[in-house]
Amino acid sequence: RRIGITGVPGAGKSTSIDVFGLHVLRDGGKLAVLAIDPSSERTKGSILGDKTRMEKLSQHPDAFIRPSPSAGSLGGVARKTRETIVLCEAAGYNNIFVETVGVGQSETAVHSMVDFFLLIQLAGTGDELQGIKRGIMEMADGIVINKADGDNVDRARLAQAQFRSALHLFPPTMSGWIPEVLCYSGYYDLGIAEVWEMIDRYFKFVKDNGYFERKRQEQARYWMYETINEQLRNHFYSNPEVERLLIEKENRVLSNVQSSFTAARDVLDYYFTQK
Ligand SMILES: Nc1nc2c(ncn2[C@@H]2O[C@H](COP(=O)(O)OP(=O)(O)OP(=O)(O)O)[C@@H](O)[C@H]2O)c(=O)[nH]1
Ligand SMILES: [Mg+2]
Repeated sequence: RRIGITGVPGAGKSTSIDVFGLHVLRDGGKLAVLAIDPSSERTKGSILGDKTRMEKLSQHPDAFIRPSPSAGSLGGVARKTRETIVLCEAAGYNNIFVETVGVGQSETAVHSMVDFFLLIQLAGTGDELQGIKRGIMEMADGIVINKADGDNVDRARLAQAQFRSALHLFPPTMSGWIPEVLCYSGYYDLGIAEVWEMIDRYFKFVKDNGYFERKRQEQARYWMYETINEQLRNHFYSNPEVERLLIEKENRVLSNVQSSFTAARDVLDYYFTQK
């Protein structure tokens, strides 16, 4: 099972992954936790921070936590994460969590490599729905409201109702699954079993209707082309003569001496006819 977990910084991803991880490992098997955001893009998701937030899981013999890559473009990191999923599965890791901070393009990349996309939200000031990017909500198979504990429980329930009604406004999902909204507390270990029952229901649903297999195939094809595209782009842009030509042509375009299209054609002509 490949599960994407997203949420803004401070939503409680690391704390939750610790308890979610222990929960899935109760049934045996192995779990790999991968992160997709290069750590420079993360506010405080340092390796040290993650290890202390995932205290129990980081000591579990059947869990592997891969530190966030410290550098690299999102595209490159995403491709390597996708490759790491395949590698971990070959090594017997039957549960994969891919974590991402839900504040950029990274959630789209994660969505293209997981079976289930879990969005962690917080109850806020009452107008939280305003700030939520529609795109992320549309990708979510489950929305879970964290920190439903202490005097935050009522606000979490209110947010749950708001999310449920907001979801009605979205077009039906490709899988036919209706995303669910639940409350839980990662820190106090409340409602974790219910979150996992939802995920179990999802997997049964998409395996029965064939969507699981179809989506995996689409993802496999996507990553084949994505890898080709990335390599082609790198090969082109790292050619020294192309680099030189690009600067020259860019200047000509900027000073209106040449059109964008003929400039592009000149560079491509050079690239395709060299050697
Ligand atoms: N009350 C309460 N606090 C929580 C809960 N889960 C996490 N927190 C606290 O919220 C803060 C952020 O939690 P993290 O797990 O580090 O959040 P994160 O999403 O991994 O954050 P980044 O790694 O910065 O993206 C910490 O101080 C946690 O102790 C919860 O269920 N209830
Ligand atoms: Mg974290």
